[in-house]
Amino acid sequence: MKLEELGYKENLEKFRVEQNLESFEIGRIIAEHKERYIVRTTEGNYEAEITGNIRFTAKGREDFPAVGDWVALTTYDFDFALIHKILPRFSIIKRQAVGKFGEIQVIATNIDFAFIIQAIDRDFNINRLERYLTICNSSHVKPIIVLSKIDLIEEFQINELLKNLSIRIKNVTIIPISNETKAGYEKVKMIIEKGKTYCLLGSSGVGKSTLLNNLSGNNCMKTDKISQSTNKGRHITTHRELIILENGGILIDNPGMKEVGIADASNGFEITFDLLFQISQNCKFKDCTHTFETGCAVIEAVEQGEINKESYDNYLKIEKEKAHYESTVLEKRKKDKAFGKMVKNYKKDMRKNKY
Ligand SMILES: Nc1nc2c(ncn2[C@@H]2O[C@H](COP(=O)(O)OP(=O)(O)OP(=O)(O)O)[C@@H](O)[C@H]2O)c(=O)[nH]1
Ligand SMILES: [Mg+2]
Ligand SMILES: [Zn+2]
Repeated sequence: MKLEELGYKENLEKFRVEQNLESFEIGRIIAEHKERYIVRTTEGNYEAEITGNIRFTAKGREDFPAVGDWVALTTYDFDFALIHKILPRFSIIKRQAVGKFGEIQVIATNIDFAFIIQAIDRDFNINRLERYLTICNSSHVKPIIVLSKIDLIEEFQINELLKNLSIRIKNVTIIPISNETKAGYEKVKMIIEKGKTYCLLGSSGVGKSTLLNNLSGNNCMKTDKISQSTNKGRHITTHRELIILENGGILIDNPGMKEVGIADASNGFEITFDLLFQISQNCKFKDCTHTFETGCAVIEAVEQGEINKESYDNYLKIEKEKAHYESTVLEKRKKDKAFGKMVKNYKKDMRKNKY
């Protein structure tokens, strides 16, 4: 297999030459199991670990390899390798780590498109869709919404859902599908291009792995019947994995997500809530929070029905969370800096006293 077939791009080769990495092999991380990685190179798959240097210089989760990464590695034996460097990423999908406020979790890197999958049953939730969109928009990943399990409802109900969606979500391709009847599959296949990488995002049980298996024509990923009421929280897919389709498209399956915490939404937020941001240009105060101010163009637009009320409420909720996240990160950085200083002084003392 050629590197191009794994999604390798010209600028990566340029970087490799510039950085004198020519003595290393290049591969792409296709799976991760607790700091052990499976890397695919032109020669095959290797089980890999990172060098101590990567581990000790890492400032956070982002400095560790993730599925989708291109890495420079040295191979040993026929199946073991050591990862020396992570090549620059052109995109990175991340969210707030569940239960660890202020920390991030990297979902995948070097992604061109994300399929945001929601089932039309009780999983369907436009607020959550706006969260996924915000993550994609701030990651330079093009989002595509896939509504799955449409075999469970009537056509007029599908149209109703699409109509409700179109009020709040604009300029995003939406594809209703059924993994049972394969309705909508042609549209999905048309989007998947050779050498491009696609990430499957969504809650547990929406049919991500079923879609991937059907598209690839074999059962790479385990899928299962889950009883929504008794087995809540049980995930079928437990790790991320990259798979190459026959048509050359590269797909990354993910375990289902329960929470979609926004980690860094800088301009992704503005793209997702585009209308609101445009209207906010007319607010009287530059630092308007659009909650109580007189002369707030946003509040007025909500009252006039120009901005959807639920969308506005969701905006405020995410904005609050984002502000809280950012201040936590700032706080954490300050502490890390103080800790770094302490370690540095300690090392200095060690050298001085030659312990
Ligand atoms: N009726 C119907 N059932 C579906 C559809 N897609 C998936 N299912 C069923 O939903 C269940 C879960 O499917 P999976 O593909 O394992 O879901 P997943 O999104 O990969 O779940 P996690 O790996 O836990 O994140 C299986 O029993 C599937 O057969 C669909 O379009 N229609
Ligand atoms: Mg799965
Ligand atoms: Zn305002």
